[in-house]
Amino acid sequence: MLFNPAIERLPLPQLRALQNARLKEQVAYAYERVPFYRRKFEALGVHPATFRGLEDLGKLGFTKKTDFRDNYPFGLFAVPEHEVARLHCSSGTTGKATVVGYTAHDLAIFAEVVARSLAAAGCRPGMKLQNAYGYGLFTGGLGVHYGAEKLGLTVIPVSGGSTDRQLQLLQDFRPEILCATPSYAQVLAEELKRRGISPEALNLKYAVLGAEPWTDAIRQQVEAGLHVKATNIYGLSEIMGPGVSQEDVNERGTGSYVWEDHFYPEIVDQHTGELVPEGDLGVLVFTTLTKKAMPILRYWTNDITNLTYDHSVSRTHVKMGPIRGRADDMLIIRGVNFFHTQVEDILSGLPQVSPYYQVVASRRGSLDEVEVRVEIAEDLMRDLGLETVTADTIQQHDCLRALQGSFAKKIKDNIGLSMKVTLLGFGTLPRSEGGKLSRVRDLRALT
Ligand code: ADP
Ligand code: K
Repeated sequence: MLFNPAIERLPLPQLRALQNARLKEQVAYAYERVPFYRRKFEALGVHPATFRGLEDLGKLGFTKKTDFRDNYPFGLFAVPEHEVARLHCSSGTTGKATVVGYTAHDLAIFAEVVARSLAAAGCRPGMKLQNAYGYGLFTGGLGVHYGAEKLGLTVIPVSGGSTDRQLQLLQDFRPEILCATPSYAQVLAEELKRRGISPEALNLKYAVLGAEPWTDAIRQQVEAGLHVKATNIYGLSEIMGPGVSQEDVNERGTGSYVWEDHFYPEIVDQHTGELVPEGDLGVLVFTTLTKKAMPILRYWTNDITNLTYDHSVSRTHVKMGPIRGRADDMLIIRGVNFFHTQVEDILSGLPQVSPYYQVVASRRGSLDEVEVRVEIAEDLMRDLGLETVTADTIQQHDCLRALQGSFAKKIKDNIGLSMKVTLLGFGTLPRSEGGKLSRVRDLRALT
């Protein structure tokens, strides 16, 4: 189902014309109202009177996370404070939280893009949605909430965490839809299994997962464990919140539609800042086209992905691939660029291990070392009669030693780096408590 077919199927020439007109307006608006942008444009020799639209976009430079911090809390706002209807903060995964504001008009658009996203995910008016995104300053909870209401869903605003209550509500209220971080959906799937509750006892059909990078390995686990079709929702507070892009439930694995009539995406080279050829990986950059409280021009998201047009599908808007990681959490190990999701891709092919893992980078002398810590699958633990796992346990079981060896070899063959593989007992690595889970520990600055 398309929530707004006229826009979602707008032919590309018309979409470009719309973006072009909106961009010119947004640039003039930012120049008039935000001193930060006026100064920046003056330094760059840009003036709204001569700015030609999309073809001149590259002249605007970039807006970075540090610009939010330097203008903390309200310096980037384009409206007087009394016109700001709501404030949110980014979750501050990297450093001090950034503050964002919305007018009533911005909030209406926020709800519209989330409604589009949920419709693309399979949700239909009349269904119930259990919203396990955190409510509060984080954009996830309220963002999904109002979009779901706009689509005509019944919202169960449970927020993140409280796994007992989540499972109770899934059984008692029988929602068709779960919204959560992928790592928390994993926890719910695992808890269900542990308690011997069959996913058929629930009424779930769809899971809408986002806020952190995830891969097909997690999709498979969540889809099997909760009996759902799981799609990706992406967003960031600096631009809006969740619902900047969304995967269609019938096109899973082919990328997430960016709602381009409001958020103009570019992919640039991480080092040069130049546009990369279509389909190539680089840093995702967004320009808001309709924001009133806080217009943001060419925001450097630090997220690494690519953009592709797929002309055979249900919408004209561009698709972005999965986020491979952040430019700043990309590990460079002995000169090799590496994302932890590459390890996850390999794990998905190994039934003997659980989908939980941790990548630990450290330094011995001047040499980078990487340890991949992964849990032995619950079923295999049971088959081997193991309660706990130590280094000795591995030595005593040929099959575990072989597993460790084959995993290390796969990593070496696929990623080109030798890593130490450590097998741990099932359940020993941290689980999500409702929010984001960090799977990388970079200790190199400390060692
Ligand atoms: P923070 O930058 O502090 O995490 P936000 O709460 O605004 O602040 O989170 C936005 C970021 O979360 C994005 O830039 C991206 O790194 C990550 N993110 C959000 N949705 C997804 C998703 N579906 N897949 C991968 N990463 C995501
Ligand atoms: K996030």
